Amino acid sequence: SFTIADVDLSDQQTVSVSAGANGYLGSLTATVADDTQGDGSGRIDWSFSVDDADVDYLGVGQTLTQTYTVTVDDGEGGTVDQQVTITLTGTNDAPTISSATDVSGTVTEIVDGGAGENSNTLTDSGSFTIADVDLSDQQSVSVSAGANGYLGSLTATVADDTQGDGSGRIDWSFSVDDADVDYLGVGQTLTQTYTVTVDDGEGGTVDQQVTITLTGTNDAPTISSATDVSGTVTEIFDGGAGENSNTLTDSGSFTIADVDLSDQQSVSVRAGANGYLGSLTATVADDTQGDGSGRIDWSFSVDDADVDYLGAGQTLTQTYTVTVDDGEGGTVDQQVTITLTGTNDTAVITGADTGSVTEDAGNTLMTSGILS
Ligand SMILES: [Ca+2]
Ligand SMILES: [Ca+2]
Ligand SMILES: [Ca+2]
Ligand SMILES: [Ca+2]
Repeated sequence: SFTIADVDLSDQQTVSVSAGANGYLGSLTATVADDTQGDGSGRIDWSFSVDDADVDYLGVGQTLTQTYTVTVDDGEGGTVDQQVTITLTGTNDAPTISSATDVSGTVTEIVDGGAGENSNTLTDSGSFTIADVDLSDQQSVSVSAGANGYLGSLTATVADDTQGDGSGRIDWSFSVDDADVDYLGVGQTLTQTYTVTVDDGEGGTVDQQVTITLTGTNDAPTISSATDVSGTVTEIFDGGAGENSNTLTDSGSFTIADVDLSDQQSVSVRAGANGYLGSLTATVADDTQGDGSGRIDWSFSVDDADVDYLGAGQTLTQTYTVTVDDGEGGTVDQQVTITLTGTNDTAVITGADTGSVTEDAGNTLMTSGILS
C-alpha cells in the first residue's frame, strides 16, 4: 500500500493500474482503501498474484521485474501516479527424462576368422531426450559404470541442452575391442549397466540407466603344441618274452587352446586308411574350460602277433586324424603317425628230415621229402 493526500477535502479518489509492458505474468490490482475525503489523507492498497506454474520456467535466482503504474484520480481532473515494482524470482527444477526408448545396446563378437576379428572395435550408440522447465539451464552429463571390470567404455554427451526451449537430447556411445570379448562362447552374454547422470548445474540431476549386452561367438579350438604326436612300436624279437601274445603300445599327447572360456572339448579319431593294425584312441585329458588351455592324450596299441609278419626293419606307417571338437561348431585336427617296425624271425625248417635209399646196382640212388 501507499498513502495519498488531497487538500480538497471534498474529493474522493479512484484508482487504476497499467502494466509497464505486455506479457507480464500474473496481475496487479489496486483499491482505494481509504479516500481523502474529510481529512485530506488516504491509502491505496495494491495486490499482486501469479500462479506458481507460470514462473516455473525461471531458473534458480533468475529474476523478472514487472513495473506497474498505479494512477490515483480525484475525479476532478487531478491525478497522481505511483510505480509499483514486482520482482519474481525462480527456483531450480531438476531436469527430467522425456523419452528413453533407446537406452539399451548390443554388441556381438566378430565371427572366428571374420574381417576385423580381434582388431576391430565393436560399437553401439543411442540417445534419450530430456527436459528442464528452467529455460535458462544448460546440462552436463556424466557416466558411472554399475560395477568394476566392465569391458569397453560408455560415454555420453549433451547433444542438445534444454536452454531456451526446455527440451534436449543426450547421446550415448559404447565401444569395446573385439579382442576383449573373444573369450565369450557362442551365445554367451555379458550385461553391463551404466548410470548416465544429467546435471542442470543448479543442483538438479536426473539419472538414466543404459544397459549394454555383449554377446560372444564361437572360436574354433587350436593346437598349442604338437611335439608328441608320433609313436613307434617294434615287434618283439624272435623268442622274446611275450612274443605273439603281448600288446605293443605307445602313447603321447598334445596341447590345445580355445579362447572361449566356457567351452569343453570332445575328441574323435579317424584312421587314414582301411586295414590298419591295432587301434589308436584319444581322450580329453584336460579341457580348456576356465583357462583356455587343455591337453589331448592319445594311445596306440597293437597285438604283437599282428605285426609278426613284418621282416627285420620293415616298417608300416599308420596315420590318424585326431579331431578336437568344442561342441559349438569349432573343430581342429591333429595328425598322429604310428610307425610299426618288424624284427627278424628265424626260419624254421619243418617236415620229414630222414629218408632212405636202397642200393640197386647201375641206378642212381635218390630220395626226396619236403622241408618247409
Ligand atoms: Ca524453476
Ligand atoms: Ca533446472
Ligand atoms: Ca568367442
Ligand atoms: Ca570354441
